[in-house]
Amino acid sequence: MDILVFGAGSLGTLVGAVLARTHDVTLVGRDPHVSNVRESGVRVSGALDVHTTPAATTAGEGRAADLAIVTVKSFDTPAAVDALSTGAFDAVLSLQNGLTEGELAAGLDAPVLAGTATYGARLTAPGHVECTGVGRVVLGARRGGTDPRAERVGKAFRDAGLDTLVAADMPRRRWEKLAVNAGINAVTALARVENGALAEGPGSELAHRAARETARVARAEGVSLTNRRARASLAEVVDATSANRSSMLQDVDAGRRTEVDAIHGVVVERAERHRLDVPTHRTLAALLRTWERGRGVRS
Ligand code: KPL
Repeated sequence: MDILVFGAGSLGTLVGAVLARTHDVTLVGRDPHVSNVRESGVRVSGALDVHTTPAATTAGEGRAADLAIVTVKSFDTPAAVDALSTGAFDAVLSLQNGLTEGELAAGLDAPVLAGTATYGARLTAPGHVECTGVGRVVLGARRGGTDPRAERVGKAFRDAGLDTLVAADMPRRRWEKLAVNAGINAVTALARVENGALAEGPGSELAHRAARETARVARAEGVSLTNRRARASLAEVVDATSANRSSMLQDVDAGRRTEVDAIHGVVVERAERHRLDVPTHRTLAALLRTWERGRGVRS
Protein backbone atom coordinates (compact mmCIF):
# COMPACT_ATOMS: atom_id res chain seq x y z
CA MET A 1 0.00 0.00 0.00
CA ASP A 2 1.11 3.56 -0.75
CA ILE A 3 0.84 5.54 2.49
CA LEU A 4 1.34 9.21 3.29
CA VAL A 5 1.82 10.02 6.98
CA PHE A 6 0.88 13.67 7.43
CA GLY A 7 2.56 14.83 10.61
CA ALA A 8 5.97 13.35 11.43
CA GLY A 9 5.83 14.00 15.17
CA SER A 10 6.47 11.22 17.66
CA LEU A 11 3.42 9.05 16.90
CA GLY A 12 3.44 9.73 13.14
CA THR A 13 7.12 8.83 12.90
CA LEU A 14 6.64 5.66 14.95
CA VAL A 15 3.64 4.47 12.93
CA GLY A 16 5.28 5.46 9.62
CA ALA A 17 8.51 3.65 10.48
CA VAL A 18 6.69 0.43 11.37
CA LEU A 19 4.45 0.61 8.28
CA ALA A 20 7.56 1.12 6.10
CA ARG A 21 8.53 -2.48 6.89
CA THR A 22 5.98 -3.67 4.34
CA HIS A 23 4.57 -0.58 2.57
CA ASP A 24 5.70 2.47 0.59
CA VAL A 25 5.57 5.22 3.17
CA THR A 26 6.19 8.96 2.87
CA LEU A 27 6.45 11.05 6.03
CA VAL A 28 5.44 14.71 5.82
CA GLY A 29 7.09 16.75 8.55
CA ARG A 30 9.54 19.49 9.39
CA ASP A 31 13.27 19.92 9.23
CA PRO A 32 15.71 18.91 10.71
CA HIS A 33 13.73 15.69 11.31
CA VAL A 34 12.82 15.22 7.62
CA SER A 35 16.41 15.71 6.35
CA ASN A 36 17.63 13.25 8.92
CA VAL A 37 15.06 10.64 7.91
CA ARG A 38 16.08 11.12 4.26
CA GLU A 39 19.73 10.57 5.13
CA SER A 40 19.54 7.75 7.67
CA GLY A 41 15.94 6.52 7.88
CA VAL A 42 14.04 6.19 11.16
CA ARG A 43 15.33 4.32 14.17
CA VAL A 44 12.76 3.13 16.68
CA SER A 45 14.13 1.96 20.01
CA GLY A 46 12.66 1.01 23.38
CA ALA A 47 9.69 -1.33 23.37
CA LEU A 48 10.05 -1.76 19.56
CA ASP A 49 13.24 -2.20 17.60
CA VAL A 50 12.79 -0.98 14.01
CA HIS A 51 15.03 0.66 11.43
CA THR A 52 13.37 1.54 8.14
CA THR A 53 13.86 4.10 5.40
CA PRO A 54 10.54 5.77 4.57
CA ALA A 55 10.60 8.68 2.13
CA ALA A 56 10.32 12.08 3.83
CA THR A 57 9.31 15.53 2.69
CA THR A 58 8.36 18.93 4.06
CA ALA A 59 5.87 19.50 1.21
CA GLY A 60 2.45 17.94 1.83
CA GLU A 61 0.63 19.46 -1.16
CA GLY A 62 -0.37 17.65 -4.33
CA ARG A 63 0.32 14.15 -3.01
CA ALA A 64 -1.44 10.95 -4.10
CA ALA A 65 -1.56 7.71 -2.10
CA ASP A 66 -3.86 4.81 -1.23
CA LEU A 67 -4.03 6.12 2.32
CA ALA A 68 -3.22 9.37 4.12
CA ILE A 69 -2.79 9.05 7.89
CA VAL A 70 -3.24 12.35 9.72
CA THR A 71 -1.11 12.60 12.87
CA VAL A 72 -0.70 16.36 13.22
CA LYS A 73 -1.67 18.11 16.45
CA SER A 74 -5.41 18.75 16.56
CA PHE A 75 -4.95 22.55 16.18
CA ASP A 76 -3.03 21.94 12.92
CA THR A 77 -6.00 20.09 11.37
CA PRO A 78 -7.10 23.07 9.21
CA ALA A 79 -3.60 23.24 7.67
CA ALA A 80 -3.69 19.47 7.07
CA VAL A 81 -7.06 19.81 5.34
CA ASP A 82 -5.69 22.57 3.09
CA ALA A 83 -2.69 20.48 2.06
CA LEU A 84 -4.50 17.17 1.68
CA SER A 85 -7.31 18.72 -0.34
CA THR A 86 -4.76 19.37 -3.12
CA GLY A 87 -3.96 15.63 -3.31
CA ALA A 88 -5.79 12.37 -4.08
CA PHE A 89 -6.33 9.55 -1.56
CA ASP A 90 -8.55 6.47 -1.47
CA ALA A 91 -8.98 6.99 2.26
CA VAL A 92 -7.84 9.33 5.03
CA LEU A 93 -7.37 8.04 8.57
CA SER A 94 -7.22 10.35 11.59
CA LEU A 95 -4.97 9.12 14.43
CA GLN A 96 -5.20 12.40 16.34
CA ASN A 97 -6.30 13.33 19.81
CA GLY A 98 -9.72 14.97 20.11
CA LEU A 99 -12.64 14.56 17.71
CA THR A 100 -11.04 15.88 14.51
CA GLU A 101 -12.48 13.41 11.99
CA GLY A 102 -15.56 15.58 11.37
CA GLU A 103 -13.33 18.53 10.49
CA LEU A 104 -11.33 16.36 8.06
CA ALA A 105 -14.48 14.94 6.47
CA ALA A 106 -15.97 18.42 6.03
CA GLY A 107 -12.91 19.66 4.14
CA LEU A 108 -11.87 16.62 2.09
CA ASP A 109 -13.43 14.67 -0.79
CA ALA A 110 -11.81 11.38 0.30
CA PRO A 111 -13.61 9.10 2.76
CA VAL A 112 -12.39 9.67 6.30
CA LEU A 113 -11.83 6.85 8.79
CA ALA A 114 -11.56 7.43 12.53
CA GLY A 115 -8.83 5.86 14.59
CA THR A 116 -7.21 5.81 18.00
CA ALA A 117 -3.63 4.88 18.89
CA THR A 118 -2.30 4.17 22.34
CA TYR A 119 1.33 3.49 21.42
CA GLY A 120 3.63 5.57 23.61
CA ALA A 121 6.14 7.51 21.49
CA ARG A 122 8.80 10.14 22.07
CA LEU A 123 11.07 11.84 19.53
CA THR A 124 14.50 11.69 21.12
CA ALA A 125 16.45 13.26 18.22
CA PRO A 126 15.81 13.96 14.53
CA GLY A 127 15.19 10.56 12.91
CA HIS A 128 14.97 8.77 16.29
CA VAL A 129 11.82 7.78 18.14
CA GLU A 130 11.55 5.84 21.34
CA CYS A 131 8.56 3.54 21.74
CA THR A 132 7.68 3.84 25.42
CA GLY A 133 4.70 1.50 25.34
CA VAL A 134 3.28 -0.97 22.84
CA GLY A 135 -0.38 -0.03 22.59
CA ARG A 136 -2.93 -0.66 19.91
CA VAL A 137 -4.46 1.05 16.90
CA VAL A 138 -8.24 0.83 16.58
CA LEU A 139 -9.85 2.13 13.40
CA GLY A 140 -13.09 2.04 11.48
CA ALA A 141 -15.89 4.00 9.81
CA ARG A 142 -16.12 7.38 11.50
CA ARG A 143 -19.86 7.14 12.01
CA GLY A 144 -19.73 3.49 13.04
CA GLY A 145 -20.68 0.35 11.12
CA THR A 146 -18.48 -1.58 8.73
CA ASP A 147 -16.46 -0.24 5.82
CA PRO A 148 -14.33 -2.38 3.44
CA ARG A 149 -11.74 0.42 3.35
CA ALA A 150 -11.25 0.09 7.10
CA GLU A 151 -10.73 -3.67 6.69
CA ARG A 152 -8.06 -3.06 4.03
CA VAL A 153 -6.26 -0.48 6.16
CA GLY A 154 -6.47 -2.76 9.21
CA LYS A 155 -4.89 -5.62 7.26
CA ALA A 156 -2.13 -3.33 5.96
CA PHE A 157 -1.36 -2.22 9.54
CA ARG A 158 -1.32 -5.79 10.86
CA ASP A 159 0.88 -6.97 7.95
CA ALA A 160 3.47 -4.41 9.09
CA GLY A 161 3.29 -5.61 12.70
CA LEU A 162 1.10 -2.93 14.29
CA ASP A 163 -1.38 -4.33 16.79
CA THR A 164 -4.61 -3.20 15.08
CA LEU A 165 -8.29 -3.79 15.56
CA VAL A 166 -10.99 -2.81 13.06
CA ALA A 167 -14.08 -1.75 14.99
CA ALA A 168 -17.68 -0.98 14.06
CA ASP A 169 -18.24 1.36 17.03
CA MET A 170 -15.73 4.14 16.43
CA PRO A 171 -17.86 7.01 17.83
CA ARG A 172 -17.88 5.30 21.22
CA ARG A 173 -14.21 4.44 20.98
CA ARG A 174 -13.25 8.00 20.02
CA TRP A 175 -15.10 9.30 23.08
CA GLU A 176 -13.51 6.61 25.21
CA LYS A 177 -10.06 7.69 24.00
CA LEU A 178 -11.05 11.31 24.68
CA ALA A 179 -11.90 10.27 28.25
CA VAL A 180 -8.45 8.65 28.52
CA ASN A 181 -6.67 11.74 27.19
CA ALA A 182 -8.79 14.00 29.40
CA GLY A 183 -7.70 11.93 32.39
CA ILE A 184 -4.03 11.53 31.58
CA ASN A 185 -2.75 14.43 29.50
CA ALA A 186 -3.45 17.54 31.57
CA VAL A 187 -2.71 15.97 34.93
CA THR A 188 0.63 14.52 33.78
CA ALA A 189 1.54 17.78 32.01
CA LEU A 190 0.69 20.03 34.97
CA ALA A 191 2.22 17.74 37.59
CA ARG A 192 5.14 16.88 35.28
CA VAL A 193 4.90 13.14 35.85
CA GLU A 194 4.88 10.04 33.70
CA ASN A 195 1.57 8.31 32.97
CA GLY A 196 2.29 5.62 35.59
CA ALA A 197 2.06 8.24 38.38
CA LEU A 198 -1.72 8.21 37.86
CA ALA A 199 -2.08 4.57 38.94
CA GLU A 200 -3.07 5.72 42.44
CA GLY A 201 -3.20 8.76 44.72
CA PRO A 202 -4.67 12.25 44.17
CA GLY A 203 -3.60 12.43 40.51
CA SER A 204 -5.47 9.22 39.85
CA GLU A 205 -8.61 10.61 41.50
CA LEU A 206 -8.47 13.75 39.40
CA ALA A 207 -7.89 11.76 36.21
CA HIS A 208 -10.85 9.49 36.97
CA ARG A 209 -13.09 12.51 37.59
CA ALA A 210 -12.15 13.96 34.19
CA ALA A 211 -12.84 10.59 32.51
CA ARG A 212 -16.22 10.30 34.25
CA GLU A 213 -17.27 13.80 33.20
CA THR A 214 -16.28 12.96 29.61
CA ALA A 215 -18.42 9.82 29.64
CA ARG A 216 -21.39 11.84 30.89
CA VAL A 217 -21.09 14.31 28.02
CA ALA A 218 -20.62 11.42 25.55
CA ARG A 219 -23.93 9.93 26.70
CA ALA A 220 -25.65 13.29 26.30
CA GLU A 221 -24.31 13.25 22.73
CA GLY A 222 -25.99 9.88 22.15
CA VAL A 223 -22.83 7.79 22.52
CA SER A 224 -23.17 4.84 24.86
CA LEU A 225 -20.09 5.12 27.06
CA THR A 226 -20.53 4.09 30.68
CA ASN A 227 -18.54 5.69 33.53
CA ARG A 228 -17.22 2.26 34.36
CA ARG A 229 -15.97 1.68 30.78
CA ALA A 230 -14.30 5.12 30.62
CA ARG A 231 -12.57 4.59 33.95
CA ALA A 232 -11.50 1.03 33.10
CA SER A 233 -10.04 2.24 29.83
CA LEU A 234 -8.17 5.03 31.63
CA ALA A 235 -6.71 2.53 34.11
CA GLU A 236 -5.70 0.16 31.28
CA VAL A 237 -3.89 2.90 29.34
CA VAL A 238 -2.15 4.23 32.49
CA ASP A 239 -0.89 0.71 33.09
CA ALA A 240 0.12 -0.01 29.47
CA THR A 241 1.92 3.35 29.03
CA SER A 242 3.21 3.84 32.58
CA ALA A 243 6.71 4.82 31.41
CA ASN A 244 5.34 7.26 28.84
CA ARG A 245 5.51 11.02 29.06
CA SER A 246 2.12 12.00 27.64
CA SER A 247 2.02 14.05 24.45
CA MET A 248 0.85 17.05 26.50
CA LEU A 249 3.71 16.70 28.95
CA GLN A 250 6.08 16.59 25.97
CA ASP A 251 4.47 19.80 24.68
CA VAL A 252 4.81 21.52 28.05
CA ASP A 253 8.42 20.33 28.40
CA ALA A 254 9.19 21.81 24.98
CA GLY A 255 7.32 25.09 25.74
CA ARG A 256 4.82 24.38 22.93
CA ARG A 257 1.10 25.00 22.61
CA THR A 258 -0.95 22.07 23.97
CA GLU A 259 -4.06 20.24 22.77
CA VAL A 260 -6.15 21.75 25.58
CA ASP A 261 -8.89 22.90 23.19
CA ALA A 262 -9.27 19.50 21.50
CA ILE A 263 -9.25 17.56 24.77
CA HIS A 264 -10.97 19.83 27.32
CA GLY A 265 -12.37 22.71 25.28
CA VAL A 266 -14.48 20.38 23.16
CA VAL A 267 -15.97 18.62 26.21
CA VAL A 268 -16.78 21.93 27.94
CA GLU A 269 -18.43 23.20 24.74
CA ARG A 270 -20.53 20.05 24.23
CA ALA A 271 -21.42 19.99 27.95
CA GLU A 272 -22.76 23.55 27.67
CA ARG A 273 -25.02 22.50 24.82
CA HIS A 274 -26.55 19.88 27.12
CA ARG A 275 -26.53 22.12 30.21
CA LEU A 276 -24.14 19.80 32.00
CA ASP A 277 -21.48 20.91 34.42
CA VAL A 278 -17.94 19.60 33.91
CA PRO A 279 -15.93 21.32 36.67
CA THR A 280 -12.83 19.13 36.32
CA HIS A 281 -12.56 19.87 32.61
CA ARG A 282 -13.06 23.58 33.25
CA THR A 283 -10.36 23.67 35.90
CA LEU A 284 -7.82 21.70 33.87
CA ALA A 285 -8.54 23.83 30.78
CA ALA A 286 -8.10 27.06 32.77
CA LEU A 287 -4.79 25.89 34.23
CA LEU A 288 -3.42 24.83 30.84
CA ARG A 289 -4.55 28.04 29.13
CA THR A 290 -2.96 30.07 31.92
CA TRP A 291 0.28 28.19 31.36
CA GLU A 292 0.05 28.75 27.57
CA ARG A 293 -0.53 32.50 28.05
CA GLY A 294 2.38 32.70 30.45
CA ARG A 295 4.61 31.03 27.88
CA GLY A 296 3.36 33.32 25.11
CA VAL A 297 2.06 30.41 23.01
CA ARG A 298 -1.55 31.51 23.31
CA SER A 299 -3.04 34.95 22.79
O1 KPL B 1 -2.58 9.48 23.67
C1 KPL B 1 -1.79 9.60 24.59
C2 KPL B 1 -1.07 10.90 24.68
O2 KPL B 1 -0.07 10.99 25.37
O3 KPL B 1 -1.53 11.84 24.01
C3 KPL B 1 -1.68 8.53 25.63
C4 KPL B 1 -2.41 7.29 25.16
C5 KPL B 1 -2.28 9.04 26.89
C6 KPL B 1 -0.30 8.04 25.86
O4 KPL B 1 0.48 8.89 26.61
